[in-house]
Amino acid sequence: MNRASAQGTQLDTLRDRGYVVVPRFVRADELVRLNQAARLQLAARADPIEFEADLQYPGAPPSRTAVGGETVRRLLDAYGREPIFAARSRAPELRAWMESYFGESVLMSRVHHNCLMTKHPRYGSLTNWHRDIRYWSFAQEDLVSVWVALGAEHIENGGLWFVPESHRLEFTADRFDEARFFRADRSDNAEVLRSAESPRLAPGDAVFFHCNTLHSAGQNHSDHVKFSLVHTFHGRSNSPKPGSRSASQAEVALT
Ligand SMILES: O=C(O)CCC(=O)C(=O)O
Repeated sequence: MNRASAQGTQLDTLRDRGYVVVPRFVRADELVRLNQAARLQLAARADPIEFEADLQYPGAPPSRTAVGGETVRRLLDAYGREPIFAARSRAPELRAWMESYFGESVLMSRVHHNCLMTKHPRYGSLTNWHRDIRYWSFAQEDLVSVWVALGAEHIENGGLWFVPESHRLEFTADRFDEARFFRADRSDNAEVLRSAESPRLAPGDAVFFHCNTLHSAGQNHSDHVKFSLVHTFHGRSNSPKPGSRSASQAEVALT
């Protein structure tokens, strides 16, 4: 299959299923440089950083002063902190992919995601079921994130889980808790979650997912930190709501 028809199939899969894995999205030489930069960035611990203790998701240390309390969850503003991360978010093949999906030119938000996600053994938390739209305020609920696995990702080291086709389901507000996590304790929600799947990602694979796709991730039971680079895009005709957090930082136009 040539590149154009492979991309067409991937776009159809994203539209139908709410997520799609694109194998070997990042070339091996770039992946080596991304991994080197990721490890240097984690060692340097330069701001802005989100700590596991800040969010208090299940498994996180109770405070920054507790044992494991300095465990990093996200190295924020990947775009601003490291040129190779910025270059990855503006890569021509990624731009082409997103433009084909949205049917117009695209922008990248710097407000949420735009980060290097780290998931640490022992103190890394699990993330309960949610839709990423909880992070955003946009005119249309139509944003797509791309999650690049810098190493292997699977159930044992806290890989992502997705509910296929959940981006098209309509739920009343009471199906979610006050933090907008999908309530797994409800029998109707549990039925939805029965079809969840966790794709294994090889280093350099990318998973594209819609902002309304239900997803979650477990804890890291391996001995190694898991690194993933995550950015979110939307079409030019879709705008952050004025005054919202989504509108609080200038976006990056992919040109
Ligand atoms: O790696 C994780 O714990 C999941 C992260 C996630 O789903 C998110 O940031 O929206």
